[in-house]
Amino acid sequence: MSLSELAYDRRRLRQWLAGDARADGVARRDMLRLLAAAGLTAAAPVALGSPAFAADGTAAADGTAAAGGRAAGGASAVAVAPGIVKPLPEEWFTVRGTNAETKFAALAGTGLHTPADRFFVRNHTATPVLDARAWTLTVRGDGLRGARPVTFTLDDLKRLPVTTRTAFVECAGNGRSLFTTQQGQSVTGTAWTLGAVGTAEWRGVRLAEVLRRAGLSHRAVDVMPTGLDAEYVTADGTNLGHVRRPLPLSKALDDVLLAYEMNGEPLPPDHGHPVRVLVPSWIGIASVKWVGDIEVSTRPLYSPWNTDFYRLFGDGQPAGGSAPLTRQTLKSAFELPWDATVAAGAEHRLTGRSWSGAGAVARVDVSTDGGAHWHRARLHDAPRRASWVRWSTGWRPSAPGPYTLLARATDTTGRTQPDRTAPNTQGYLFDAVVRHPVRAV
Ligand SMILES: Nc1nc2c(c(=O)[nH]1)N[C@H]1C(S)=C(S)[C@@H](COP(=O)(O)O)O[C@H]1N2
Ligand SMILES: [Mo]
Repeated sequence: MSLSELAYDRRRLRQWLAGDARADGVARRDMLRLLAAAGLTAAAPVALGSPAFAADGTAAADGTAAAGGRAAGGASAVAVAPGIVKPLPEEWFTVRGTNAETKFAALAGTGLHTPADRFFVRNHTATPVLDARAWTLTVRGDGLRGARPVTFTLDDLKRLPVTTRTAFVECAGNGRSLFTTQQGQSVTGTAWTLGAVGTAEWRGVRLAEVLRRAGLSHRAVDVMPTGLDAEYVTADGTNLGHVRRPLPLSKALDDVLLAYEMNGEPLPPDHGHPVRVLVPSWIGIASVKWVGDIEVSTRPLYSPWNTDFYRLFGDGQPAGGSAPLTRQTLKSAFELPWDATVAAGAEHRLTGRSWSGAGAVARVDVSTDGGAHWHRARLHDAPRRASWVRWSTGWRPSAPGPYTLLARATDTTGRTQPDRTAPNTQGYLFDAVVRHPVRAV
């Protein structure tokens, strides 16, 4: 029996909670996550009964865990990540601790928008299954004109003007493992390859509209959304509280959404049901899922997610770290497995995607010979800010043997992917051209 089947088997869960069963060797800690994921605990906004639970070494924040993944559930074709609700078929996902990385090859043919069932999941703890009818958003703080918090239900939000945006969500640590495999550097955090990114059509209300209705003061400078998922405890046992990260008001009033739909459907549990923040072009942590509370402040706000994490630390960085990270960088990926085999002497169509947090992707160049020669790929989408472009190019590997494929994007700010990314200890914002090995046979 897999962990997820077990989680949905209420009778056995009750026995296990009563101490009658060991639940097939599932650790209680894992079970608590599954309970949260399956929505089997009390209907409180935070689904877990306990205020917090410990994360194991692979489940830490982007900046704290040792690189490495863990797939529970044995050799079945559907992997289980503790705390992720949706199925994670092995042809689509690589499970890394509490997270699931999308395999880029699984995006071939999917269109501009990533289907929700293939979209990567980055969970600090576990997906809480929240009741949309009971959900409320509280907006509070000294950055509001009135002294009292203002509360919105989902219906309240849906009555406000609707905005739809196509935008990627990408983890700041996406590509992190390339610091090690391509540049020989050791960094901490989830060892993503390139699949901690997805693009969706998000629909909701502008955060600006909600702040205005809540009575935004002209003295406000920062807003801090907080998630309703369980408090996050680091591998060394420090409770950092609920996932929360401040946003400057300038960004909050610009293009940020409180999204309740993804690709035309209500947000799925793993992606923030019923409402998430969507911060276009910025690192994923800004897009707080399961938002329940937004503080509006007349002073700058801080949380571990803009002080200890999501800054650049290390040699060549300012003492105490860089400023908090905001926009994503520039990347490209082929829709091919690593070490893919292709037929020698045959005509192939190589496909991939490129995206930038700074502007639209203006051009993509591809090399099939390790970077000796380059040619321009054909773009299949009109370049758009905060989105990615699909591209393709033909290739005929003349002889059997190993080949190295490279794709190099240039965005509308004129920036081109470099050959190397200056390292930082937590492995954020990898943007170097990736050397993708394939073999012609
Ligand atoms: N409440 C909450 N929001 C969160 C997180 C989280 O663990 N809890 N993870 C963040 C991180 S680090 C990323 S990269 C994105 C991932 O969004 P996704 O899981 O929908 O792909 O959500 C962000 N929002
Ligand atoms: Mo992230």
